[in-house]
Amino acid sequence: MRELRPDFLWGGAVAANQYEGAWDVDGKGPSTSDMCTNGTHTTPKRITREWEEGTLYPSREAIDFYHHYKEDIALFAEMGFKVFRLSIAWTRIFPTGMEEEPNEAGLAFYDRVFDECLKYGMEPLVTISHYEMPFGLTKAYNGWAGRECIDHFMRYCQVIFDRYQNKVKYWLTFNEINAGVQSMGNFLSLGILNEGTENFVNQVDIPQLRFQGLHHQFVASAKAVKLAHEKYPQFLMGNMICFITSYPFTCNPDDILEAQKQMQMTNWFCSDIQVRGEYPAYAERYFEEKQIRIHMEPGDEEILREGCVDFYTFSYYMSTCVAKNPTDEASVAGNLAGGLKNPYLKASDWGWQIDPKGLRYTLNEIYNRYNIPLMVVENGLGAKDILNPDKTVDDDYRINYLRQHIEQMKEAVADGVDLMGYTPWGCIDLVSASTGEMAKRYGFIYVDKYDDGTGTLERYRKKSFYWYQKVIQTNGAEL
Ligand code: BGP
Repeated sequence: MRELRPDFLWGGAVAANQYEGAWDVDGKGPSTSDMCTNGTHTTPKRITREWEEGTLYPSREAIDFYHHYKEDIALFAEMGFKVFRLSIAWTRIFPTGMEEEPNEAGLAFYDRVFDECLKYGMEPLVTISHYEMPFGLTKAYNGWAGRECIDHFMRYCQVIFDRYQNKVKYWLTFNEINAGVQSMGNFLSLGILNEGTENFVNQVDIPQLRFQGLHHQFVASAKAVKLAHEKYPQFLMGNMICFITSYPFTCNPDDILEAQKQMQMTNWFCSDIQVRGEYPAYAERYFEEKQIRIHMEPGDEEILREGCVDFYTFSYYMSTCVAKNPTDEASVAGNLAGGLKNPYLKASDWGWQIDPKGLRYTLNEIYNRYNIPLMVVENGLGAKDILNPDKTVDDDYRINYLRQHIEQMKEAVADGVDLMGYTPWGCIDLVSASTGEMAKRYGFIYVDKYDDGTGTLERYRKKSFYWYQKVIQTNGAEL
């Protein structure tokens, strides 16, 4: 029976806008995430067009990794990380997105970060754009709705590829690119801010614009992959999908078809393009029914074909159920999409349904569709932690969640899936992407920082820290 690779990439994942802070330091420009206020599970984050005096913008300080990177990377190394998934803040390199020349201070910061990782033998895995872009591009073009973003993005890629070619081997183009299939993705992943949008959850949505924006991201992603393949053959280029496995609620064929439809457009659509190099057949009917017309420039189809990724990565937190007529069933929350309650599963405090076996199922489904190496680059439990008086945190619930998911990953590998690695989300506590809260913690490392912006920013090892250290030491044998 197959086992985890001996060089399995154990590590953790974060995103610049959720942990770096230092939002205006050393020439950094405002990004889309810097314009979001904090929210809660029940009160949506607001998106402001101008900076409001006295309002809390959680990304702006976050956990201040910018000034704590040495300490934090040393802690990751202590756990034994082989890989560290992080993103580059585009606005550190090009403050408005439109400059001709990059900001040297921003480039130098990531040199320091990568050098620190490499010092410990930890491979950086870099997301080029993780849920943020220069707010300047939102103002100039309404984000990715404007085709101009492709060129600005390519200038950014060219600069970072060139600069870090000897330090970074693993790259992901867009985090959870399929966020753009949902209306929440407008501002979150496409930087589109339509007139009338005030909060993060109920955004004014123009599907035509959103899917055109997504097309621009597909072209940009393929161009970046193509550039890497031509100029930097040592790079491995990946995509990144938010995978929310959708089960039919019953065995009624209507529910089966409904679930298939949801799986296609929510989970498969973007990666079918990024892995196979062309729009899938089922999208045609979807676009026709929604009266969406994708405008393609000459050469776009060729670029998509030439820019197929080398490996497939995804986030996995939960699964959901789908019915044709979801009248009576209680609905549940979720990261990009909610759905119906699965009576066999329990949910987290934030309502995300916990489904470790769904991860095995999903790994099999993806691998058998694409046959390229996979990596789980996000997974984890957002929970309220209690810091004990002696500065420890007994997060057995988190250990259980992760243990069960790793068990299922191992099953999937035994099933034949080629799995490269695992980077649980928020390896150090950070700002929640959906709510802006600090209270929703994922980390192995507790950060003394709270929803109201207070806190000493001290770091403390949780119980899960020592547990994960052992998991890595034994290559997943001891869970
Ligand atoms: C994914 C995002 C991350 C992250 C995670 C957890 O969708 O890629 O950025 O934050 O979900 O979500 P949340 O922070 O909302 O709990």
